[in-house]
Amino acid sequence: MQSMLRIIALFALLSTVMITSCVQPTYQRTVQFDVDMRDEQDFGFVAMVGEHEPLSWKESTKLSDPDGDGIYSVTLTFDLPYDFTECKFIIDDERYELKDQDNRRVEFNKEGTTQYQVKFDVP
Ligand SMILES: [Ca+2]
Repeated sequence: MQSMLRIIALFALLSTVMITSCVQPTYQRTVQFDVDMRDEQDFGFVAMVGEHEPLSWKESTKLSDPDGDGIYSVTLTFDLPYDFTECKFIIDDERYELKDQDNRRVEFNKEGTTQYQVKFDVP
């Protein structure tokens, strides 16, 4: 009886080790987002929401246009076991682009910084 318990305990320990070692490795992926806002008028700020940290669907992350050319940018680094993420851009935290359309799917480059250049509200 004693040895049976020991076997059960060992089995439980083994399965715990196996489950925890199955966690997928993650990769740091840096993306520079450039959004062309030149066809949009009357807005306060441009931001984005997305599936994975540092983005979220609840709290937006602002883009900026320090050189004033109408292209708004932000550079973010993701730490994920996937080779893509999903996002949408948003004006003044209320006007989502691509209404009733799929989220944007951003595929990461295997190496280096991914340049993601799009026009607001154009898939
Ligand atoms: Ca700019």
